[in-house]
Amino acid sequence: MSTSLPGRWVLITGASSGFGAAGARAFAAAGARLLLGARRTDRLAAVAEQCRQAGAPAAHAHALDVAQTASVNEFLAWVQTLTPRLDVLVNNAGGALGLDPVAQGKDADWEGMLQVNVLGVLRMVRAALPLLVEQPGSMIVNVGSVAGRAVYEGGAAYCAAKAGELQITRTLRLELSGTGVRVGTLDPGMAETEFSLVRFNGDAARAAKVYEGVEPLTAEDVGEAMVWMASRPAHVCIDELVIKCTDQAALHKVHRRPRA
Ligand code: NDP
Ligand code: 8X3
Repeated sequence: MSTSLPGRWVLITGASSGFGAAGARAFAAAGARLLLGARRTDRLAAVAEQCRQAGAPAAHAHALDVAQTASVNEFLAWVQTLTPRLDVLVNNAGGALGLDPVAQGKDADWEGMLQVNVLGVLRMVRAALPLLVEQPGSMIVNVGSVAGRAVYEGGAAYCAAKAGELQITRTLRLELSGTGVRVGTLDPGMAETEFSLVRFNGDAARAAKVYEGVEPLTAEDVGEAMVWMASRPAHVCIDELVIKCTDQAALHKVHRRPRA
């Protein structure tokens, strides 16, 4: 039997845009209660409102910076003012900064990527785990990437970060054995969100070029996959799910249509 989602408490990091926001709306449509975190609180509030309109019995938003242990701990303290238990934790906050080869790499970019994509996941799991254990069918979904499984020029730090996320997920799978808490990685390929805009520091033309001639994944495709993973029967754990658009046969092999 599927794990039913109505009334379940779902915490999503990086819920102010892209996959996190779409996942929040998809869980809301399934009747879940949402706890949303990110740094842009105005955007978060709008997503919370969309969740209520989509059918969530509750949708709460609070500032969260997963790069700061104090912020993560403060966020979990806030969560506990609303609920003593969590059913689903989606560690989605993350992204890439720059596309420089290692020779031109910037400390701030490297440190930023490792802080959010790697240490952010560790911090969130450590803080949220006490609320997840003993909940039948509870699940941690970590958002990784095809970049954690293959590499590309200019991607050293981001690929390393997402490979780190993959290994954290695999380690947790062992450490949580017997607790009933499921853990899996959701690894998308190219998807048109704010990802490339952030990577290229707001350069919209450069970001748009990434998706030129391609029909990429949408945020909704990935949000639905989050819900699917979390709603499998409690005895089923989706350990690793890779999802790519049909045009992306492999990380470097992307079918692009010529401009009309
Ligand atoms: P977006 O840029 O649209 O979303 C990223 C989200 O992460 C935002 O909500 C942002 O919120 C949040 N975030 C970033 N840094 C922090 C932080 N320090 N603390 C809390 N939240 C943070 O991109 P996507 O939706 O595409 O990215 C979501 C995840 O998917 C990321 O982990 C990304 O690496 C991964 N991914 C993306 C792919 C793609 O092609 N789009 C493919 C594979 C994986 P705010 O700025 O408000 O804090
Ligand atoms: C995002 C996918 O290929 O741009 O994780 O790194 S890629």
